Amino acid sequence: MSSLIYQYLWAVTTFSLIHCHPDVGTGWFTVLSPANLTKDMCENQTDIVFELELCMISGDDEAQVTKVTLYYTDHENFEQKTISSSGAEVRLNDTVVPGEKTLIRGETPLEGDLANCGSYTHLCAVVTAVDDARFEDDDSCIRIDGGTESTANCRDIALEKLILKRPNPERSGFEYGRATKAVFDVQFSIIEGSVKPSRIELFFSDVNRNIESTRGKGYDGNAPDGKTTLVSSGSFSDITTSVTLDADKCEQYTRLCAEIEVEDSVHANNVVCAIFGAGPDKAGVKPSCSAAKVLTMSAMTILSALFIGFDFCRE
Ligand SMILES: [Ca+2]
Repeated sequence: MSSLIYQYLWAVTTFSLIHCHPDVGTGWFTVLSPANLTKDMCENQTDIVFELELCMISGDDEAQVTKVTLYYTDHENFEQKTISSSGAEVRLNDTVVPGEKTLIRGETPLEGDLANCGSYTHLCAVVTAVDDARFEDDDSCIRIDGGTESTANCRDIALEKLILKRPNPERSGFEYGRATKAVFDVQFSIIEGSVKPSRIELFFSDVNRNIESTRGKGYDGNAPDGKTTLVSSGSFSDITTSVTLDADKCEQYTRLCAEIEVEDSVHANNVVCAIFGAGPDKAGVKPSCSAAKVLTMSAMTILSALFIGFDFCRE
């Protein structure tokens, strides 16, 4: 019985640790010096100048990172290596914040390892963060036979263009005070890794997004979940939802925006907007924001027509 209680407590503690602690991960790893990576660089001590992106893979709290360690290895995933050199540490005192990338720049001499140099295929950078939830995403590696692009664990999607299809933005656009069905596409680029969006929301806003309408929620089901295939760019097509130019804030809206709900490392590029106006990249002509104005305009139009008609009849 005591064994069962122990197993239960162990499971609960493990679950809590995994779900409470932030998970820091590594993004692109770039070697600035030496300029060219060569297979024989591990024969002698080499001064290495590098940059490493860090991000929050998951978690809402910021995290402290204490060091980055460079190693020569025989695999592009540090945890799958069968051999590695002794590490060269660069001490850090940096913070990683959810939704933003942190760029680390470091310089360190890395000892040569003549005996095993022939086995090494990669130079890996491994980050150490306080109370990090997972170590599998803490390394980025680059080939030492002329490689230029590293592995990366951070994920980042950027929305680039909102294309409204219905209502037709080349004509009247949305109606004032009435829920209007909208059909739209969103073009995107994958900046890093792969993403799995859960939702795309549509809303009206002002230029700084301080004022927003109620959000319509949509999703096309064809989003790249990219588990095995990296999609660099594409489009979410024919997303359908409905939005209302509400009376309270109608005057302040200047644009129609779409935001993707996704766990990725840069949140600032998860929104794209189209300003009001007539044209293929616009949100349609903005209607009058007052029912009274609409009535007044209509009444004036009718009166004008009658007056013109009366004048015409007298001639
Ligand atoms: Ca981690």
